[in-house]
Amino acid sequence: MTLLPRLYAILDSSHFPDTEALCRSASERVAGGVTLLQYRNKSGNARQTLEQSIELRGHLGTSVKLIMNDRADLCLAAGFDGVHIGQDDLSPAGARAVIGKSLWLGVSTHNPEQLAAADKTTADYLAIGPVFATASKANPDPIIGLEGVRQARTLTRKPLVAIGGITRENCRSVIEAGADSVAVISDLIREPRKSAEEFFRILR
Ligand code: 3NM
Repeated sequence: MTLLPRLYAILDSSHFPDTEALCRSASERVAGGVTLLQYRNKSGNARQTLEQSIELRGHLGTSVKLIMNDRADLCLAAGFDGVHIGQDDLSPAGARAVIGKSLWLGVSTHNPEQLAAADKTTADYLAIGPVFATASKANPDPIIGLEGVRQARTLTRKPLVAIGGITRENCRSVIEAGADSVAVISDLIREPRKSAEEFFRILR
């Protein structure tokens, strides 16, 4: 069974002017204790995404588990440790066929039906959200709240990641509702190292 750290940091390329700034923020997160980092690029084409992810992998070395958002093919090409897929990407079985048995597969879900379906797949962990309001995702699904996290916990024994609007202020309540880990974009951007350290302190 996959053991997730309490904080799952997401590095969204849209927040950085260039690859150097992205890599710097990634390093600061790692210095703050981050061991699981997702690279998310919703605006670049496949070529740009692969180039940036290869730079990121080279910059960080193997000090951190790197997860590619959406694209199983780019996960392999960039030498990442896993892929995280949404409901409109390859199916879990399809992504697994691409990445093989040992790399990590994460699946995003947004309601009990999707969660129950993803629970039957070979996913290593499941994500549920948005827990709270978020500005980081275009067209987010309806907010599930802490009650949605509690319900999700009853539906799977796989490691459960909560996402959407999670901050240092509210993260403890999310873990108490049954999540194993919180995935965060916004509340790591301004002071990555300090913020990561605070998440780990709060969720110890
Ligand atoms: N997925 P922030 S919510 C990428 O509901 C993403 O699956 C979501 O960013 C989902 O921490 C979300 O800034 C955005 O709210 C998370």
